[in-house]
Amino acid sequence: MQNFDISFPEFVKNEGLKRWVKETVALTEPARVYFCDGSEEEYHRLCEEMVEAGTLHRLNAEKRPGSFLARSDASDVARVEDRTYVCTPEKGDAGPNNNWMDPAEMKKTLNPLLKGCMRGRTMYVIPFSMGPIGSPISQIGVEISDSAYVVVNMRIMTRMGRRVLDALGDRDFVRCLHTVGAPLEPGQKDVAWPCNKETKYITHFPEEKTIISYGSGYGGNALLGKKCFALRIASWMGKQEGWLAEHMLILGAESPEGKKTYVAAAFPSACGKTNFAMLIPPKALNGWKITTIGDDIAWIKPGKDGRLHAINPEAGYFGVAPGTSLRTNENAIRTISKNTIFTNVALTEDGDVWWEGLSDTPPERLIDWQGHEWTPAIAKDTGRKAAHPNARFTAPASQCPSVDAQWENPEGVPISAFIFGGRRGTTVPLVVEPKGWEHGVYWAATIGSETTAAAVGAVGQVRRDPFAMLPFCGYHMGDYFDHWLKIGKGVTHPPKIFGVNWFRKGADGKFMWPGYGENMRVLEWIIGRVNGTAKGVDTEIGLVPEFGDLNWSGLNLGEERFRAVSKIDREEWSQELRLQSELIERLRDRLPKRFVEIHHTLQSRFEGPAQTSPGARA
Ligand code: O2Y
Ligand code: MN
Repeated sequence: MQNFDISFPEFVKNEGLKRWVKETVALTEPARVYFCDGSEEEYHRLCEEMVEAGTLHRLNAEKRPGSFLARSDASDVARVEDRTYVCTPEKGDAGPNNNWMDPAEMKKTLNPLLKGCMRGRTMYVIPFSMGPIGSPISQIGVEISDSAYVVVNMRIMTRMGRRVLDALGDRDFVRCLHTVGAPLEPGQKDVAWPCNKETKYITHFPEEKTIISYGSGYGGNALLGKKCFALRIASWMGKQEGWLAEHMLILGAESPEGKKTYVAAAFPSACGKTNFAMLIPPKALNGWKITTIGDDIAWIKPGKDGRLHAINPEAGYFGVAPGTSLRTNENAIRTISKNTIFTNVALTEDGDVWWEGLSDTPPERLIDWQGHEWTPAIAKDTGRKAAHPNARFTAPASQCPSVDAQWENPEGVPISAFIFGGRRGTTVPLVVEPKGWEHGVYWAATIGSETTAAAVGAVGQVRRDPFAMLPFCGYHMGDYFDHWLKIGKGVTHPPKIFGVNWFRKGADGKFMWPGYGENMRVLEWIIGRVNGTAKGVDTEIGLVPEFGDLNWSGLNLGEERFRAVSKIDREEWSQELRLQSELIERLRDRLPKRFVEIHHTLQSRFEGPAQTSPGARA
């Protein structure tokens, strides 16, 4: 037990916080306690300390001012879904979509691990606001962590520091306890990336609004404002209080006539949400402009005007680096030109960063994400990547050239459309508008997607990922679907719902749709549907555009390819609906009855004669 008096700075007045800090010090036994004020001076000081400790490498100040590279332990590179738990008193409330343990049992497991876990380390107290400070949609949390890397990332990703405690006053807050689970014995030298290679727990106690994360220093496992709070705990809070916490980007689309429409879109992890949020439309589309509110998470509340209003609870981007380039996302590349923390990318000889996809030709010599020499020849021989596939950048949203003027509006922005997509090589057409709110919610609930490197586990298998929330919904998915049905019915102007798939492949195994900026053509059609100007044709699964309903200026895709990318194949859909039955069965105990009805309706449509009738235009 470390013996010291905690001296609380004058800005720490909240009695609940003081009590929790004292209890946590007694349990975790840190060498010292530091209360983060969120100042720039503090940020630079901590970065400098981490440079000295070998955790951060300062990048070339001329090429990448104010930026750093961190290399994680090779065992600590992604979210760990099999170690992630939702601990509700009733197992049924967590649902089959979550790992569950009784809260008391989980604490019995965690307490021996937490006892003395911060020995030899500094305990940082990090007050943060998810959402603009003072917004009626925002929420406040405090993270206690023994990682300075977490502090500096949280300063980019959230509004952080003393101003948050000023806004909090005496109110309660979400408790987020994080430890890398690697105490230091007296005299023991620290490693560059401390973590616990054997034991990891990412645990959520929704009824206590508490998160305890043990053993990992990486991303969503450690920056607890993000997936743990802003999605798992917040989705549970939203269910209680009548709002939504979603795995969605939010963008504004300004038409050539200057009309702004806001849409929110959900795609499973690493399916291009950041690229879509920062899309640059092709010039031939006559002056459409996209602005960015957020790239990963949306908090959405019914407004007095009968519409749903959304904020981005985050203040930065924790985006996937590999694949990001001037061609795929120029706005992201410009956002990360300075003041950025890179994790697990490669280092160039002149002190800059590189990753697969940044340029067509790799540099001749690099230091890879694990600190080893890397050359294209070594890569050819060994298959080793220069950057880890889940390598990330942490950058302030304010640096994004496309950031929307309203991105910090405390009232949020009104949402006109929800878009749901997955990564599907077959079956799912380029775009569809399911008929009405209930069919739209069913569509979102049954999204399937091929898995990526964003989470530990097999890559490339189709898994059902309802609303792209499977790893993030803090309660039973069946209750979540019901909540969505109710939210839509509770507002006079619910957004329209659409499904998209940018990833359909041809017989040659290549993507048929060019994606990236060209997705604007689909978005233009969606906005046309919202405004009642775009046409389409009815099919068994909803309304889809015909070739002539999309704007093709500047792109010679060809009608045949459009038909292929939009095809609704009866065989594939019969099979798809059979696969959807598995989800229905898994959630049956709490599935809204309406879902089973819609499922049967769709099945019967594919059993009867084809419904696609080019004459039936809407
Ligand atoms: O948190 C991580 O370690 C990687 S996963 C991630 C990071 C940023 C945004 N989204 C995700 C995700 O898995 O959806
Ligand atoms: Mn995400």
